[in-house]
Amino acid sequence: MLSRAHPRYESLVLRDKIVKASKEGYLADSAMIAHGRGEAFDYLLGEETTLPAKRAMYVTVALMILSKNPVISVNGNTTALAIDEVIEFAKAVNAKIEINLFYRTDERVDKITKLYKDHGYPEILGSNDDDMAYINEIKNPRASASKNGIYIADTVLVPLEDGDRAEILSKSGKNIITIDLNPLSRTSKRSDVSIVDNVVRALPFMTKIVDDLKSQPITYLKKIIEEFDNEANLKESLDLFKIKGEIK
Ligand code: PTJ
Repeated sequence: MLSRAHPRYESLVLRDKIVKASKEGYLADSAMIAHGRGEAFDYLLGEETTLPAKRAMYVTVALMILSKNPVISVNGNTTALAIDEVIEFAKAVNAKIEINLFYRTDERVDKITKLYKDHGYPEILGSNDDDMAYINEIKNPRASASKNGIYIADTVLVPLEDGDRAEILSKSGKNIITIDLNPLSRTSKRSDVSIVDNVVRALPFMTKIVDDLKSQPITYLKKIIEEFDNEANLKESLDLFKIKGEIK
């Protein structure tokens, strides 16, 4: 039993979720390594949502609202850490959710499909009986996508993603948005909008701002998207690591 009084309580809760999910058999073998890397970056960031992350999230929500077919791609780690937050955000912006695994096995996909159903989201895409196609006609499991989801999407949010997938998607002409605590990752660099934040903070933050942005004129949403410079925003995120990493 974790004690709320522990100074690292929140972080331990996330570790616990990852350990539990690993035991349940739906995480990749390397999921804990990916989580540990994320933890280290988050620690250096002060475990806070930064201004550049918030800016990228406003752009993300604006893009999702204006898109015809927005899709959120989910893997094992995102499901373990934030399944309910993913579902809430998808519902708020009317996006579909698609399972897309780097280390895809039928067993993992079945377990994740069941979890989304158990959490009240039976319409999950990318399951084993879904109709799949290949993005950019690349015959590679990393390029497979649901014909009703990522394949026809105009905007794809890929939280906690690996570089290969982001690269294939970024060449597809879709708007690619990532949530990745590492501003130097291939994923962050290749995406159109990179949110340098923890998925567990970013998803609820975005759900919270949906109503406000939906009430704004379309011209305003287009303006914040047009004015956004991902490279400059990533540089700003990186600078914050240095500042927050100083020993006081
Ligand atoms: O479930 P699968 O088969 O799709 O596999 C998922 C993992 C995450 C194992 C796979 O995609 C992978 O190996 O990813 P990478 O290459 O380790 O990249 C994961 C990225 O997510 C790293 O840049 C981490 O810093 C970052 N990250 C880890 N935890 C979080 C995170 N970013 C945001 N929030 C987190 N909680």
